[in-house]
Amino acid sequence: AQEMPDMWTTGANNKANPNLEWFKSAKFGLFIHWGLYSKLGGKWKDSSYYGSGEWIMNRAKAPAAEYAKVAQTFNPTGFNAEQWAEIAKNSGVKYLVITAKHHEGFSMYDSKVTDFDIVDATPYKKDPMKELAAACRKQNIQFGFYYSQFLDWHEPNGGGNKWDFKEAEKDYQQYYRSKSVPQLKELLTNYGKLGIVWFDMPGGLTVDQTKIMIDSLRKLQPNCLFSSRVGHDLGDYRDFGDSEVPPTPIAGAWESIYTHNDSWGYIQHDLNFKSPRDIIHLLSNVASKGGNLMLNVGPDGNGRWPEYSIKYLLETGKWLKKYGESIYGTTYGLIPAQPWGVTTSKPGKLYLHIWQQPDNNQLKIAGINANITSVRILGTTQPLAWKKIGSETIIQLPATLPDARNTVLIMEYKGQQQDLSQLHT
Ligand code: H79
Repeated sequence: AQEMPDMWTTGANNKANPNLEWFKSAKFGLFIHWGLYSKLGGKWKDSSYYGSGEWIMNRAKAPAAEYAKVAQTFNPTGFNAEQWAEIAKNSGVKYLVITAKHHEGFSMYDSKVTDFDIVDATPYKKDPMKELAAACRKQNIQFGFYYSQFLDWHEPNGGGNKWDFKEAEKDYQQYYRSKSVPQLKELLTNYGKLGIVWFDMPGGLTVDQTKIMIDSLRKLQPNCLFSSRVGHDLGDYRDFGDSEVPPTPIAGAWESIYTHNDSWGYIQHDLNFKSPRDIIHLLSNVASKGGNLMLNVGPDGNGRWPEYSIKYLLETGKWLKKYGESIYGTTYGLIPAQPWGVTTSKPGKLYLHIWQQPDNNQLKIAGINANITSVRILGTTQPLAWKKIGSETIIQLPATLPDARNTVLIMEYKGQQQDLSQLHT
């Protein structure tokens, strides 16, 4: 029988690529889903939908011509690029990826390829992406576009819409030639230096065709990273499934993507936001496996972020101001996840992320065989006492930790710490 490939092996991300350096040390990114679906907010006619608000056209099987009319009243006057970039900055994210076109087919930027775009089809008439790209650059945040290269429910030849258009009559090549590739070229030409093009849901192209497409795009911006969902393992770094973290560390450059509530696109009746504690744990957990977390926010049709997204992201930013050393520029922890939390590392340093206060304030760590030189709470100078009992290292913690959600200890050591993490290469 043919052996199944291990789903957690690295694939695309193993290639040496100097452009990956910023990405690997960034650790925290912001994903933004914004489109016509943001105005619908999970409601189409008399039905409400929960989750995946950006899929509403498909879920309601809304006719393309009728759905397109949403653009006529799409007027996000509350959009403020400077404010978005400032919140992003203060949240501690190092990169931002926003939907230029999602599966609905609507272009959220000024496109000459189609009139179904924010400048030509809405009363807003401006290009928000121009301002956002500039604002992010000003804040020193890497800027990138999400682009759905195959699915397009607005176009007869685009992937996915079988309720308006006959599949047998679709010409996917024609779709790539007439819309996808020209639009990707616009995005890579008109918005300055992009950090990432975040492809999603590949389809309709062979390996060779995908290579040709990628080569033609790379010429425009050789340093721009392409996400793995460009297809055929041709991306620069690996993305796992939506809302998925690998069980053990993975070598190379990769990213986990999560929603803040239960949807990518704005849903008016979804208040299930991850708390600051949830976000911080998610971030330190992903970092402990060696990856980046890109967390999604869904602004509404007015251009405003959910109040709780702003609040909780800024709270995460405050935590990062204090404990960022244990996240940015780190790699996976050298010991497996512990009952009390997770670890990240830098050469000679192990960061212990305490999620749960241990019994008797004694932090028991299995697997430390390096020569410890000091242990302290990050951000303090007071050394903590530790002892070794058998293979266990026990650190005496204060009764109250400075941050009940995730206090970080820094353990410095000399010599080698064995890698016991079950790293996948
Ligand atoms: O942009 C977000 C998703 O819309 C997109 N990827 C992330 C980043 C994505 N496209 N396709 N998929 C994810 C997988 C499709 C999942 C589906 Fe469903 C399950 C389609 C129909 C059932 C989720 C649940 C979407 C609609 C209902």
